Parts: sequence; structure tokens; C-alpha cells
Amino acid sequence: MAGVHGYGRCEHLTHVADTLAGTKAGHFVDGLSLNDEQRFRLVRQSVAGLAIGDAFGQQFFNPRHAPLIGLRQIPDPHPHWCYTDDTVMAIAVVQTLIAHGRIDQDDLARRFATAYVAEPDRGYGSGAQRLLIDIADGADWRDVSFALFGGQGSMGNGAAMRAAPIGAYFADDLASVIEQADLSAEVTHAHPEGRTGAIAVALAAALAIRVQRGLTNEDPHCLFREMIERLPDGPTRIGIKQAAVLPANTRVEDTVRTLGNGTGILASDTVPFCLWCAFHHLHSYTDGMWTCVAAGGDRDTTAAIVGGIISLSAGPEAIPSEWSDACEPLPRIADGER
Ligand code: R7I
Ligand code: MG
Repeated sequence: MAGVHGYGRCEHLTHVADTLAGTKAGHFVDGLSLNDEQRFRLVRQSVAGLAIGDAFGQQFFNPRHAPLIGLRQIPDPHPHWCYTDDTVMAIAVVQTLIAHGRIDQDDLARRFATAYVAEPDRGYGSGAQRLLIDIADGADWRDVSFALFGGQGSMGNGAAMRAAPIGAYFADDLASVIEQADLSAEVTHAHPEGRTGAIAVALAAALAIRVQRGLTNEDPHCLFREMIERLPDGPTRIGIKQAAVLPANTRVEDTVRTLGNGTGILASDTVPFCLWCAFHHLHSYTDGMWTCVAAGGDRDTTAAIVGGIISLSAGPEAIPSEWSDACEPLPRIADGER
């Protein structure tokens, strides 16, 4: 299907290769080194922040919950806040990483399709549903992913929504963060913008770990600069550049007017807002979450992305136990795990 794998892909891959070369040359030398135990602890931390954010954000599609935002009162946790496709797909990504030590794209596609068939009603995007049904029916993900949306691939926010744990897993090697996030995205989001969204979120997660360890300047301007120089050009990067200059005290309505809030379900109208929110609330998981739901838009996904990042900079104790208890229990991530 050579004709299907389009022009944009080559440009995108050239940029990713150039960026990797720069990163490998020691662009960001900070001595972060993780052993396997630390790596898995960080991945679990990120998944927990992502899943609780996803389930919390989803609650606010119920208009009856809107008044709770001003009161900062969490929704009734009975029986549970249910998580959505964001969490299901993030868990599949992590299972692939644990099984292979990298993103094995064929394995990831199989895991995505199997999870979709088991629970098709978790709120998947329309293109994602078509793709996962075809893969479950035996199609090669390469053919389906590049053929979506008239042959340009998806630029939805679905690759970004599950990318933070990749940044946690490869946090000590930013070249791998970029490469592996890109590979994880391609399986479902072949459009360069869908992939850039995933790379940006994974990089933000890796930077959040550096913030938590005091290895980087946590000034959002510095974090945005580290991010922007590593991203391929395009609407998502342009939005992130706008986010970089938006002050911390900008009213959330004005932030949404400038950056979007995921209403278009695209990487470009979701990821810039998420990075602004995460980088300005690095030490308060709950402040980040309330900002996501106050912004409206694609709130399960903005809260999943922001939660997957802030849980790494603020640490696991930043998630209140009432919130984690309210979230539907997560499936087992790895064999032998409780
Ligand atoms: O990106 P994706 O997995 O959706 C994720 C969202 C999150 O909010 C989840 O919580 C879930 O609710 O869905 O699913 P896709 O279908 O690949 O992309 C999402 C949407 O983006 C599509 O339904 C389209 O509306 C839009 N979109 C595009 N529109 C025009 N052209 C994605 N790619 C294109 C495109 O190339
Ligand atoms: Mg969802």
C-alpha cells in the first residue's frame, strides 16, 4: 500500500530522526538514570494519575455536576467514576512496554483491538472504532491507520491521551521518549499532528519527573522551551508556542479561547491547553484536575493527559485517597500484579 503512506509521513519522520540525533548528541544532559523498579513505579504513578483524571473528567459531562466545580466538591463516588477508552488504551501501551521493553507496534495493535472488542462502549472516537474493528477482523494496522480520514490518518487526540506513561518509562532517555511515543501513535494516528501530540505529552511526562527530582528548572518557560525545540512544526507545535507565553493567571475562559479545550477532539486543540495546565500546576494534582473540568471541552481526555503528567511531578501522595477510591478499580497491568 505504498501510495497510502503519504507525503506528510516522510517529512514527519525526517524531523523525528533529526531531533533524535540532536537529543542523542547530549542536548539535555542531566544525569537522570532509572533502574527497572523505579521505572515501573513511575509508570504506575502516571497510569494512576491518568486513569483517575479520565474518570473524574468524564463525570463532568453530566450537567448536574457543573455546580460542583465552583465548590470544588467531587461528584458522588457511588458506585464509581468509570474510566474510558483513554485508560484502556494507556494500559495496553504499558502492557506492551512491559512485555517487550519498547513499543512493539503489532503487539500494541492486537492489544488495542482485543480491549476494544471486550468493551466497545468505553467511548472511543469514531475513527478509532472503525480502525479497531478492522484490526480485530484481521486487517493490518498499517493499512487501516494510514487510510483513515481520506488517507491522511487520524490527527485526533487519542494518541496523546495515552502517551504520558511512555514518557515515564523512558524518562532517562529523551531520544527514546520521542521515538517510542511516535511509534505508539502511528498504530492508530498516522497523521503527523496525531503523532506530534503523543510526542509532546510523553516529553512533558519525562520533564515532570525531572521537576520532581530537582533536575530541571521548573519555570514553565524553560519546560516549554525544552519541549518546543524537539517537536515537528505544525498546528500542535504552534499551539504549544502560544501556550508557552500565556501567563499562569490567565482566566480559564481566555486560555480556552486561545488554545482550545479539545472540543475538536484533535491533538492541536487539546495538547496545548493540557501542557499549559500541567506546567502551571506541577505540584497540585487536584488544581490541575479542577482546571481541566472548568475548561470544559474534551474533559475526560484533558484530565487524563494532565493527570498522567502531574502525578509524576507532584508524586503519588498528591492524589487524594477519596479520588482514587472513587475511580473504578483498574485492571491488572502485569502478570503477578495484585
Ligand atoms: O483520537 P481518537 O482516538 O479519539 C479520542 C477521543 C478522546 O476524547 C477519547 O476520550 C474519546 O472520546 O475520543 O479517535 P479518532 O476518531 O481517531 O479522532 C477523534 C476525532 O478527531 C474524529 O472523530 C474526528 O472528528 C477528528 N479527526 C479528524 N477530522 C478531520 N480530519 C481526527 N482526524 C481527523 C482528520 O484527519
Ligand atoms: Mg475517553
